[in-house]
Amino acid sequence: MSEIAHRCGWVALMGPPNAGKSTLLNALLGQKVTIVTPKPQTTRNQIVGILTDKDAQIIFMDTPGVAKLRGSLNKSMIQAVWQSLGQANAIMVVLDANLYIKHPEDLEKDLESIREALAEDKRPLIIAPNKVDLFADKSKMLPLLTKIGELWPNAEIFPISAMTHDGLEELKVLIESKLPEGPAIFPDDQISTAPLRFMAAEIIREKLFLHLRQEVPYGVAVEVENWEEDPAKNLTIIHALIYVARPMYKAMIIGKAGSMIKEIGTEARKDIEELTGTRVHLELWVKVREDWPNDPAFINNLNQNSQPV
Ligand SMILES: Nc1nc2c(ncn2[C@@H]2O[C@H](COP(=O)(O)OP(=O)(O)OP(=O)(O)O)[C@@H](O)[C@H]2O)c(=O)[nH]1
Ligand SMILES: [Mg+2]
Repeated sequence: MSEIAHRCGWVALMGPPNAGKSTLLNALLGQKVTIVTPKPQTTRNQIVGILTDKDAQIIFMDTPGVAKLRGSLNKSMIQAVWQSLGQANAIMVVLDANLYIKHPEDLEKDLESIREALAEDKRPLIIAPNKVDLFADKSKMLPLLTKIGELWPNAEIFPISAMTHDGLEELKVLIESKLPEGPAIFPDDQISTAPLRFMAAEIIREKLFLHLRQEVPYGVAVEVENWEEDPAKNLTIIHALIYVARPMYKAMIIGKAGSMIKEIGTEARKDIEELTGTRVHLELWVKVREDWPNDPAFINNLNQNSQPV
């Protein structure tokens, strides 16, 4: 009787901003490890999500969307992408199929830097045109699939909907088949390597992204300053700092008579309670840190928070 070999490996989730990389990761894990918003450039760090099956462990690396933008923050985001690519045993490129059906001329340009980086790469490559739920007539996708096939002759192309989970079970089997043989690296109950404090800060940032408009979300960063657990009361007390790049953002976040920050705090608290499995007391402070997205030392400091402890 032949036994199925156990497989384990790292998979980089890459692609343009807003493609649905983070949505896909959460959907595959059946749990939220990485934040999702309708705004591009939501993910700012490498976020590890671990999927453990009977015969395989897939270690996904969610990454920031690849775009040509300036400033220290964007530089650090792009570094997270290339670093993840360096670590990967297999690569998954996610793209918004609906967008490129409407604007086929943008596909090559938007994916140029990824294609260049993968030009001589021999690792398994899966390309997942995502958001197929947005069009009923699937034949609309054919020119896009042909174009992707021309640009990446070595890729396996696998259309999905991360939102409706269409194709995800089959995608998981396909990814597992691409991994090297080997034992699991992480315990089977571990879902991420990100510290809880970082995940809580991310949840707060998600709520800020959802409530703020225009350029404001891009001038916002969150850091958990203090985290205390009171097991007797089943309570976690969290103090978090919201850094803003311009003084005017502070008033926007606080809102009329504090209404905005109260709403953001309530929404974030509920999600953090789910994360910790405790009641949460969340205190938020807004602090002006002039032009922080162009301050490499500040960003470097923030990035440390995402690292496993
Ligand atoms: N209709 C539809 N929307 C989707 C799907 N997947 C993701 N979205 C939406 O697309 C938007 C962006 O999703 P994210 O998962 O944050 O995308 P991302 O690629 O991680 O984006 P960045 O982190 O900014 O690079 C959100 O509004 C999602 O709800 C899908 O399969 N169908
Ligand atoms: Mg993301």
